[in-house]
Amino acid sequence: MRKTIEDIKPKFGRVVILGRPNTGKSTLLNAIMSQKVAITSPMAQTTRKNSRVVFSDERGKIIFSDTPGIINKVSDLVGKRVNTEAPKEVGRADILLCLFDISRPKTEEENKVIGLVRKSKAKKILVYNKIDVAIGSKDHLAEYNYMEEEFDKVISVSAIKEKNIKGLIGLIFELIPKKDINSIEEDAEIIQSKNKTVISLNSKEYIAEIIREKAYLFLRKEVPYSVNVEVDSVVDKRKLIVIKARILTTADRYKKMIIGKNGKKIKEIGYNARKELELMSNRKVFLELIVEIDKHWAERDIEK
Ligand SMILES: Nc1nc2c(ncn2[C@@H]2O[C@H](COP(=O)(O)OP(=O)(O)OP(=O)(O)O)[C@@H](O)[C@H]2O)c(=O)[nH]1
Ligand SMILES: [Mg+2]
Repeated sequence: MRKTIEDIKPKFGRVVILGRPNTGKSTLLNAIMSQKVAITSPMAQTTRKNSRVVFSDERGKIIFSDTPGIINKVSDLVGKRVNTEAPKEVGRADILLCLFDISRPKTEEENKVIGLVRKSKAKKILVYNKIDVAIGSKDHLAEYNYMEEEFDKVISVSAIKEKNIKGLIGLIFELIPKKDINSIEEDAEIIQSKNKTVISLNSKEYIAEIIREKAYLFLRKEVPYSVNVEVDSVVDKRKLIVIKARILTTADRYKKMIIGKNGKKIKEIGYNARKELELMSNRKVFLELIVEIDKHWAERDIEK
């Protein structure tokens, strides 16, 4: 059979990843993109803002949005702001990827996510994640699978082990429409970088995210929520990139914990952030990292 123009036309669509915190949304996006585009951690609401990247191959282009996990009850300022992010993104989706962590029991938080999914007219894919740890008697599949009939497709993956990711991308291409590629222009805020990945965060924001991820990794439970990172300058000095950044926190006791005994913690955070930035940029990096008390960073964050 001869191919028509419609057959040749590449597919184009927007996919929004939804799920409660910690289900592995950002890990899944990194697996799809085969590189780190979003930070991850076991802490809830590691992702604080929606971010978009473009996946592209011979089949077409997909704009993926990673969203922060929706929390059921929030009392703090940051949590409240973060909770408004995912609902804002749902309206622009051609497809919703709804992620469930089947290694954990279902809670009220999943119901919030499902509520959001139900309101949308987009196509829907249910993704069971963490099948590497949740197998057989250890999974909570039975608590989730009654929802399957509300979805167009269902798939099980392991984002961290990159299992079934190609299968998932295949399902997405089956569902996305053949739109005019020119409509991608409305996403012009997305910046094209050298290595084909397209990230909506500018580099200062991205560097701040990497530092925040390392802070989450090395700090005790309650501290990360008090933390924000601001990058003041990134100077390219040919042989090395000099970055000046500040970790902001809300109280002196947190500041002490972030610095650690003899500066051990802040050194660990800085060392690991620097190593990762060097790997990513293939350059030497000098990272000047200080800790400051700033009780009002959360309020400023909300105004943005
Ligand atoms: N075992 C296992 N762990 C995973 C998998 N995917 C993600 N994780 C882990 O789950 C934790 C949360 O992952 P994230 O990708 O940060 O989760 P998220 O859904 O983006 O979370 P928020 O940004 O807080 O909403 C991290 O410790 C990941 O390493 C998986 O497939 N298997
Ligand atoms: Mg995330």
